Amino acid sequence: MKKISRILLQAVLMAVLIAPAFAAERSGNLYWTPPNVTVGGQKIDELLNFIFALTLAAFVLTQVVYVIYLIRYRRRPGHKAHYSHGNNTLEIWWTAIPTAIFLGLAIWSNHVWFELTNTKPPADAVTVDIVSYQYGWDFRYAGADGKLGTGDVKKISVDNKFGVDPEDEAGKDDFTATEFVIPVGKPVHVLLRSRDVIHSFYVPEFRLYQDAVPGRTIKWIWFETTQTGEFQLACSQLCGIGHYNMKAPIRIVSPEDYQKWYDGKSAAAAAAQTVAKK
Ligand SMILES: [Cu+2]
Repeated sequence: MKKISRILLQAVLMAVLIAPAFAAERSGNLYWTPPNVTVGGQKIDELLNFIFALTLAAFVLTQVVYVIYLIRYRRRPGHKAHYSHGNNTLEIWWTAIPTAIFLGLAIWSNHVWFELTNTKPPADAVTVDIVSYQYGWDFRYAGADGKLGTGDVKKISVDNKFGVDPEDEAGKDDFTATEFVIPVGKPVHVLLRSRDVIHSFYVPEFRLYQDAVPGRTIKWIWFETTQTGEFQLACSQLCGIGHYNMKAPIRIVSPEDYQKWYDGKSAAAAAAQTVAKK
């Protein structure tokens, strides 16, 4: 008995001492989800935390009952085994309660899902056209007129990465970027497209995961950030040999910094247009 407890103690000590060594290799939160920075993400986290607490409570409750019964009804001199044939009242309760819980969770999660994917983006949302390809991301913003030129997959070519219609006046002043820059606290609407195979727009800190499918424009993803910071957009759908390196920087900046960045990019695009015309 003494030997077993010593081995157990050593195992526990080793786990406690070694775990932080692994933790140091990771930059994020090792024991929980990465910090959330969107309004919609808060709703997902509430659901996740509730399910986790519920699971923990069910686990503790069943284990405590289990241990109590193990000790109380153990074999010992002077005690006879008792045969039980079940209890219908108990059966009904432990079927009804979990059923009600699962139904409640299904309604709650569907409600959250509907709110996040089936509500229209506000009219003042910043719209960004995101085109994924093997192996990277391109971003397109509306220029001075505030309108994105339509992008059509059929018009995509080597020189026309977004498939922009050359006849469309709204597209003339649009500009492109290789990083995803967005203003904090403002709704952002993303149009997700792919030039070749299925890729996935995945930002754990935004609690967003959506595939980009070739030939389609995914229009239902929009979100609002709650704090500034730098994150990474990494493709989350194994899309080929360079998949591991398919990423783009995300910068959430203050509205003032966003305006500065936007004005600079927009002016540069306008200047390039004038040069092209000459
Ligand atoms: Cu990919």
